[in-house]
Amino acid sequence: MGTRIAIVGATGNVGRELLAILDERMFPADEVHAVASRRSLGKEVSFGDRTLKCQDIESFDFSKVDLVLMSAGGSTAKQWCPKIAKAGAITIDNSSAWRMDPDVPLVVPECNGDAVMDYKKKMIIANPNCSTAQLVVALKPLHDAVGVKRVVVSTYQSVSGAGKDAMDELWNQTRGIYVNDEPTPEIFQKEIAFNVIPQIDVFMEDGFTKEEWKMRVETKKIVDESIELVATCVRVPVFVGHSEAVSVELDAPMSAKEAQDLLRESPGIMLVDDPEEDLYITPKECVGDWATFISRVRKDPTVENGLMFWCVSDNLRKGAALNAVQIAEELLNRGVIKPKKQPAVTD
Ligand code: A2P
Ligand code: 11C
Repeated sequence: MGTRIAIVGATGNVGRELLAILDERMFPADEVHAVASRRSLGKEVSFGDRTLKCQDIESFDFSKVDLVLMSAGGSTAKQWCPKIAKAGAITIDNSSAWRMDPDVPLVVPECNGDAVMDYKKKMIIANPNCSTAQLVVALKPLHDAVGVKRVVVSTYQSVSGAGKDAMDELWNQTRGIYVNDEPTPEIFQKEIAFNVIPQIDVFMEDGFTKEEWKMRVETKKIVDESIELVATCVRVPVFVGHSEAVSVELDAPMSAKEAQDLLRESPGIMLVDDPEEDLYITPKECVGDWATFISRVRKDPTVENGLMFWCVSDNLRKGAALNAVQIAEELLNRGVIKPKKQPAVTD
């Protein structure tokens, strides 16, 4: 029997991308089930040229599957991952619920693919926050080459990171401005249409937001505990695609040309960097793509061994669904889950 998969949160932004990417990458599963809350029972979601009917998480039998790809929020993950483990399946969870648990690996395959084998401790593997995923893909080759000492990053994060209702809020507010009927903010703290909001997630005691904290602690867990990082995370009125302006202090000198050459050859990265020809990537251009795009690599003349760059990726893909499917592929490559059962050949 090959792998049987359940997608939990199949009606959401990331759930729908999970189904699309499993199909695009021809993931060799024997069965794929769509699961969401009771509200979505019977609702249809696309899986390639097929349609799946959503099942209710409360009545779904998780002992029928080997692998669960979950993107249904932190409280659902807290409640359900242990139950799914008891039923015998591994969960790759996209929420923040398990990421910092020492017995749960936090994996970005380009950085620490071997860590998937730590799934054994709790039968859970965590997917990082979207703004962390694209950043560590860029930091890892620099760290391996010369060491990354400190990172200062400002993000420009799209509304899809906050879910499908947040995308509706941007759409309705934008439309409302033209017809003089502006809905009041519900998902975001302030109006997001034609605005930017310097708050993602809640504020913590030290003045940083939880999103900013996540970028720091997740980068340490995935790449190296020694890396110091401070972030300012900002929501912008973009539907899909997170952008980041990154300043890095390295342990040893590296020219912009050396960094470009290194990043161009590194896994998961597309270097698009020729400002004189307007060659740099914006979030609109990264939507639907697999890559972490790096542009505008340059020396920071104000600090020793300083380097700066612009980093853009589809937050629903590398930031969530694609990374989860890559983790599933790591499990497949190590024989933890099995490829599709081939029909017997008869002649
Ligand atoms: P549903 O559509 O039935 O509410 P997004 O992050 O884009 O808003 O999507 C969240 C996803 O998580 C949706 O598929 C949603 O399903 C699902 N979800 C939310 N709460 C639960 C829950 N308690 N049990 C199962 N799925 C849930
Ligand atoms: C956002 N990065 O853009 C958040 C979404 O911890 O998985 C993902 C939150 C998380 O709003």
